[in-house]
Amino acid sequence: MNPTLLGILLIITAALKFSNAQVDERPVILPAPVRGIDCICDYNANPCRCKFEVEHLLTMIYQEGDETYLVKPYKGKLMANKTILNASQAEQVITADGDGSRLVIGINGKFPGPMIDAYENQEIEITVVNRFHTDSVTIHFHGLHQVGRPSMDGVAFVSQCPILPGQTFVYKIIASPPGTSYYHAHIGDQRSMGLYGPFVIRKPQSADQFFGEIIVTLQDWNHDMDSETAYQRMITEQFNSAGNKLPPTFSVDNAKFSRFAFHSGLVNGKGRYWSTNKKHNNATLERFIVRKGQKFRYRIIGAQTLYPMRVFIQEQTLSLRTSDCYNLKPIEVQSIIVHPGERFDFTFSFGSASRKEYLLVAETIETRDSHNSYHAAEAVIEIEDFDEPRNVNPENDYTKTEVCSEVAKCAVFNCPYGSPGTNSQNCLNFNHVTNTEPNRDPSSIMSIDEEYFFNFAFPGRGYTPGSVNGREFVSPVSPVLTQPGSLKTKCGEKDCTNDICKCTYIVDLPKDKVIQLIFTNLGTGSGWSHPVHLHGHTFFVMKMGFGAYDETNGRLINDTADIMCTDLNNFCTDMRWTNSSWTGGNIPDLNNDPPQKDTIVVPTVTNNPGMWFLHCHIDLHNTNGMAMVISSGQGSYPKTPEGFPTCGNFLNDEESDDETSTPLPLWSVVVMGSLGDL
Ligand SMILES: [Cu+2]
Repeated sequence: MNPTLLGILLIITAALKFSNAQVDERPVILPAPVRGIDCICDYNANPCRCKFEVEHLLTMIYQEGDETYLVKPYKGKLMANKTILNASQAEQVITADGDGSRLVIGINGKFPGPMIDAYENQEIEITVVNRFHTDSVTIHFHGLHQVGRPSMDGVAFVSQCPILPGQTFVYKIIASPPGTSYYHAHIGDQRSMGLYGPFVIRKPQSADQFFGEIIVTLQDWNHDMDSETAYQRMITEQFNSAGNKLPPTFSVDNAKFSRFAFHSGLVNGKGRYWSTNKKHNNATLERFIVRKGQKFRYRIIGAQTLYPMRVFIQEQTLSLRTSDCYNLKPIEVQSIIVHPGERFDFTFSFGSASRKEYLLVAETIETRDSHNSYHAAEAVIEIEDFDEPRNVNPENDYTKTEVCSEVAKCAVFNCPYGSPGTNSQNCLNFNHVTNTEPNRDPSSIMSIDEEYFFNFAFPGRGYTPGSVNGREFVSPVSPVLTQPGSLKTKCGEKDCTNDICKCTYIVDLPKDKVIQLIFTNLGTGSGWSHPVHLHGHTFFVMKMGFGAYDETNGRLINDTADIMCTDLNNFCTDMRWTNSSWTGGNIPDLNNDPPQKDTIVVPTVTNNPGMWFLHCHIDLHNTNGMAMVISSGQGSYPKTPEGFPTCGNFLNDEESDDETSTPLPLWSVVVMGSLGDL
């Protein structure tokens, strides 16, 4: 083990000791947590115990006594039985976008799920009770690394068996690292129906406590589809009511968004449905009440199913502070693009205001001319001490965005492309920010031990399947972490060199090494961008590479010339640096103080033995096979808790038990047909 790495491990171990400092002051949190429903950990509780009852619920239903009423939106309020509901009645209604009564997933009666609010290094026991009638469930704590506890990572068939209807599973986790995280389902596409919630971890003594705090979870909402329908339409096609295929929409670089039609954007489960560019359904929006000069930390959580969203407050400038729990040297920006899985904190206060209500807006990054309605999540920020009556239904003519000009360009942080295609904006990305984490040690990863290329793309006949290095992920039938002997579908060493194949892609990485991962989106099947999330680890973003763009309209002209695909079909199952002198970490223009992330492009350190999922965080791409498993430090996985559930096939064949049965076929060869507009 090299000495620098040992240093890192010692720091982690020391940090696991729970401090006894007597501080338990939370800032004002908006929306206010509901004690008993949310999981608000008392500072002295160790462990902090919470219960999550997961169930299906319906939107736009109000019950009083024995009566049940269908609720309708009315001018920003809710109406049932021809009566406007008062605030406490309205609180009982799950609205989503107010369009009809639709099936969602709630926890403890709440949609999206309750908040978990804990202190750094506190142990938390979360008892998950599956109250579904037929579906199974697991919960992944996104942003937490489960150091030494890989079996608590919540990924179905990677780290645990699914929790079946009626069953209970207790997660015992350590609250680390401090910052903005969230939890979500990790089986199928349940996140798209609302199975997620914020997870905030506080440092016991931190300047944060003097801020107010605003929690913003973002979701892209389709009010017609449950998660299984969404998946089927993703792999087949979507049709509109006239029977025509719904065409893809595009971001400015010409990257596609397809097969999950956007109806509405939700902030904390609330939004309004814009059926056209001009008309919405007057549904209720989330409302945050602030005062002039009062500084808030906004915690933005990307819980979307598919669409990246650009977040801004009308006409304001934001101070970006963190990404994925890690401090950045603050920069002033006008908007931040949040991809599914990412979290960003910014601080902001209204120094002056010219009206009572401003909107916080999260527009999808689709160009407005690639679809026919307004694609945005909206929430209201009300300035309490601005002397005007409250407007419960503020309008948005969507011309009030950020204030930009050719002279004073707006900074857009985290563009997934190299050019905004307009003279009034300027794209910034992770090459433009530096890390200010106190314990960071960039020198520890400047010399790398091993290097891997992983290409995330759709190299099939058409828009599917999703794959990593040409391998469509086949979910095992038993968790690979805890029942490795049951795995029959593992990808072979050389199986997939020149054809796409279907198997369980597992890459073994040695323990305690510095690994450089190069994530790409190249070759046949590129054209959609993919937020890549790695479980159990963080990575330093050493460099983001872009292709060549037309500066006038932002379109991608050519892929990066830095990497060559060397396989026959251009699936990019096999890649290398174009300039061979870059091999082994010798890449020019690396960030000297690289920001730390858990969702993106990377070198990382294998210091957390276990089986860890690595996947596209677009729900539907992930379930369609754009995923793999990193086996980190095989042979030194921590012990699984006593009595951990097992599961698997029952073949009812006395001649062959599960261990010796004939392996299932590992791959299917795809015949290349017309590639359409791939
Ligand atoms: Cu993807």
